[in-house]
Amino acid sequence: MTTVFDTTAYELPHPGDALDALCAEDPTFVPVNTSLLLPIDLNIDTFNDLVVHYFCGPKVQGLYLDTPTPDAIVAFKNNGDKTFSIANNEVFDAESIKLSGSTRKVVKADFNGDGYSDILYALNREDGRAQGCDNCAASNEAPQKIILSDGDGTYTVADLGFNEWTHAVDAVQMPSGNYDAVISGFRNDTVTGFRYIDGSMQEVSDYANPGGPTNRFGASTMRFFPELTPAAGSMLAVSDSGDCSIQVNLSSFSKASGAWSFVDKTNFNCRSIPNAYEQYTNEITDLPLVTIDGQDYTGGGFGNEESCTLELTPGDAPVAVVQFSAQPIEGNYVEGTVYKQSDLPVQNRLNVYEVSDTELMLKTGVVVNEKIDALYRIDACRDINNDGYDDVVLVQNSGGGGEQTNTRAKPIVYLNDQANHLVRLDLTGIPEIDPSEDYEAHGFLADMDGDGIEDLVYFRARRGYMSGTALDTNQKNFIRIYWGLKNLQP
Ligand SMILES: [Ca+2]
Ligand SMILES: [Ca+2]
Ligand SMILES: [Ca+2]
Ligand SMILES: [Ca+2]
Repeated sequence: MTTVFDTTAYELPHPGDALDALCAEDPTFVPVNTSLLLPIDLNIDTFNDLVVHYFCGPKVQGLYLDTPTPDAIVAFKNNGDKTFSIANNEVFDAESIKLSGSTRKVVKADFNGDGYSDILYALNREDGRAQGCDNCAASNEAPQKIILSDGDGTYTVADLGFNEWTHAVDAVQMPSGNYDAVISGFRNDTVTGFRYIDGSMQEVSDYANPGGPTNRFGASTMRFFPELTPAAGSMLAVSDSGDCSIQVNLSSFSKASGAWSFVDKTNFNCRSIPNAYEQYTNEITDLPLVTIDGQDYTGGGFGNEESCTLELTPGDAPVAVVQFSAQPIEGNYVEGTVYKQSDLPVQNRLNVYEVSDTELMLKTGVVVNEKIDALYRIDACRDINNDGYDDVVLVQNSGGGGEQTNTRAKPIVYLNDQANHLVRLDLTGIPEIDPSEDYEAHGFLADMDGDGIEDLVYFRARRGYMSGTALDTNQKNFIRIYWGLKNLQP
């Protein structure tokens, strides 16, 4: 593995005041989050550029705030010679670009049909402000926006005209070849769809009434399948089901009837055991419980948070890969036992589902040597080593809450073994961030120099806490690329 990547890294230019002055409220105590890094070829010159979203956390966690989240977008243009330049003026015709929110997920697709990829973020104000009081949930809503290409390599931020606490966005391929933008959050009764009509994104009702347990697509994660039949558009979708407090059920939807409608949902036996759960606060409450593939889980995680689709074998029907986060009960639930939330570990796992017009089925035994004790989000579900078979890359994150963290984390890579398994790759020997250097540096894979080989990108996810409430005094926010020299092999 030592010869797969260059041993020295290229470091992207520092955005200067766009970053250093971003959290001007109190630069000493307000952390800058490097939220999402999106490789995207903005000017269609075959070289991936990089669009990065930064936002600030509040000085004190859990305060009621109704002001916008301070944030910034920085576009790094690929010069085609393994260097990048900050290009906000060139791309956005402005030095400073803001969305007025924090970002949870991102999808790129050509929404306006001009051949250039556009950008849709899941926008909210879940930046560490209060959620648990009257009106606090409303303060997590952000104005929803989309970044559309102008057809010449420049881009414009367009307001979509409504507010939401959004966790899930997706692009839905239409028979025309264009994509609808679909936005799902925790505050509105339905998901909201937009289509590019007569020169602007206009709201459509196609996604508002699919039926099912909650008569909506879920709010935590939502994934529309790629087009399977030419010119048919996307015909299948999955989302978190929203009808179980642990949120690990999944619902599936089909457009076979001509309109999006609910098809099936998992049956993980969602139930609640009275007075069997001691929370962090020592309060005894009911124990929420589900059973997945013979294993009992309770809450304490994030439920279904992330999803993607991939083909386990080229040409086969795509499967859905869904991250779920919950607390397993070792040996399963025993009647009469009171379980302590703080005693149970949180696991993050991937569930794989077969999805059709008629049913939704858990497919077990796909992920081999799974890493279950890391926090992560799904970064890529595509062929990352050029053998024709889709693989999975997870980017680790360190959670929130202000705890001391020191996570110089490699990506988690599952390579397809060409026999319907995704096998965790031993990454011993790949470049790592030096322990002397930085906290909360996380890695992912993308081809950033256009040679077809995935490169290793590390970024500093957050200016972290060294201890207690003392922030790391190093304000530098690095993004580094170790160029790939050859394809990853099992
Ligand atoms: Ca480019
Ligand atoms: Ca476009
Ligand atoms: Ca592969
Ligand atoms: Ca490369």
